[in-house]
Amino acid sequence: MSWFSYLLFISFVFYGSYGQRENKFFRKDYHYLESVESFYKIQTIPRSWQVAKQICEWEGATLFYPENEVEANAVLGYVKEAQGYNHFWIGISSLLAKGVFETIDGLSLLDVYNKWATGEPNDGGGEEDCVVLNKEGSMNDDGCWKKHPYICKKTLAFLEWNTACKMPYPDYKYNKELGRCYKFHLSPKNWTEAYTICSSELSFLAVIESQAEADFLQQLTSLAPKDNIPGNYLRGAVHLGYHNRNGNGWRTIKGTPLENSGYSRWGGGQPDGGDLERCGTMFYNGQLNDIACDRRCFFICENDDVDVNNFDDRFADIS
Ligand SMILES: [Ca+2]
Ligand SMILES: [Ca+2]
Ligand SMILES: [Ca+2]
Repeated sequence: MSWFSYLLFISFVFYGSYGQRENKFFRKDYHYLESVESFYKIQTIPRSWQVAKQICEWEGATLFYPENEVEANAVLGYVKEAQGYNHFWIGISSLLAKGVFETIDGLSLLDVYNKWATGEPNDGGGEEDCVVLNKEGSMNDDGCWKKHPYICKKTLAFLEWNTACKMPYPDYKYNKELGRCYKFHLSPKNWTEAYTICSSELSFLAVIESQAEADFLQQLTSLAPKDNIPGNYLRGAVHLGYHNRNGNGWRTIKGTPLENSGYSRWGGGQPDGGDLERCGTMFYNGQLNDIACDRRCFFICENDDVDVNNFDDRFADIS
């Protein structure tokens, strides 16, 4: 090959493997700070400490804590510039052993940024096991159930890019015929949690819109290594993005009546749950089944690169 096509080849390979790290892009809702080579997102909806930690993980990130003074200053600088919050949950708690504060990845406070406010930690009321950082850079232990804003962090070095799906989640599988990406989630959740997790991955609970898509999801399900996963959940069905939560008939989460969605093939005798089963699933054989919304099962997320913010978000609330 000519040196030019060789160069093209090299840059393609290089781009495919490292391109997104070179571009320093994770998600558009995360802000990159060059001095610490990491991405940060200020989460403005206050949450309990555990939910904050969970939401960061669902986004493929972690609950931020400052590793050192440099990072504390960089992030607090960004926070001040961005908006005026007074304090944030950080990824430090003494939930495992009272009084022993550790980071979410098990580091001792001796190894990370560690600047307590005067008189803190004081374990007020005997029930302060989670840590907030105030905008002046000092820490305080507080009740974990309290709701505070928080910051999620993604380190550039840990960024993985799914080139086919143009997203930072490697587990999504690209289907060329459908022009979409899907992920079979192997951790059983109820319908609302499944909805929220898909949304956290910039995707949505999968909506079947053709027989070809049904066939593919059925195949994806049959290939998923799901058979030996323990736990109390419904086997034989996976959550999908349709429901009758309002009792006004079955609709997809995009708002389309199910019968106009391109696929509405119910399993034999389904739907059979009436008021008790208002959420949508697919049997492993590809046919549809209504289910109680609080039943846990596997689920499939779909990404078609559309603006998922336009979807009906009323059911995504977790507190
Ligand atoms: Ca305190
Ligand atoms: Ca679809
Ligand atoms: Ca049913």
